[in-house]
Amino acid sequence: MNNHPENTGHFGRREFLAASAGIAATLALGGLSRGARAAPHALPALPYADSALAPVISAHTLGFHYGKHHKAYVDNLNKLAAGTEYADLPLEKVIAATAGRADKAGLFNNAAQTWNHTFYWNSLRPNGGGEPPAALKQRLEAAFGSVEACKKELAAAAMGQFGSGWAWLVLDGDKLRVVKTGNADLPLTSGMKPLLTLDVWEHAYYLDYQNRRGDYVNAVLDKLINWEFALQNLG
Ligand code: MN3
Repeated sequence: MNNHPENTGHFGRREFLAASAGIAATLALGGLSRGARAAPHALPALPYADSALAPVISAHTLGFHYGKHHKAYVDNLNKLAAGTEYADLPLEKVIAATAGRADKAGLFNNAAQTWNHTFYWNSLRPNGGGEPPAALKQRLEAAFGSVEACKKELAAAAMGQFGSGWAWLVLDGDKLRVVKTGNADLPLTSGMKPLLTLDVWEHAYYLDYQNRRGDYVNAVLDKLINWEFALQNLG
């Protein structure tokens, strides 16, 4: 963990809380947050039917990814937190308190993957892709030159992530950027505010695309990416 250049593991707690407060507010707006309730953490409902993203992501993939992988992260998080000082903390605080701690890697990984997957489901939508809302489009053009250039950068980050991980559009200070993280790592722990993410673990695409990660990434960016969610997160 913490093996990518964006994440030093020495993030400021204040920055983390500032970044995560915005996300908590966003998820709450979408009716997805558990709010400040502590463990046991719940597996949030998918925001669409498990066949709704087909044919880009099949019901078969989504069924396993959500029903097995995401559920396992939530179950393991609850098991590892039970009876510890983390048992009464909301998810974002568990992540903040365990990030960068080798002795808490299991708890961090499961807490972060619980958060990452909820954020990923909301980064996608049926009939997504296309033209971003005007307010976001302006920001993307200012930061990357064009929406297409932003998508290219996201695809390059997704393809360039060696092994498992995530590609992200983030707000870093007042700048929009694309970053990638390995395994369970997430931009929150570097004080950046996530706007969108792409899961590039093999379990996200292997049943549908086998080793063709690029085909999965480009299809998601063209047909499923939820620009409206990014704009909500931008605030
Ligand atoms: Mn996954």
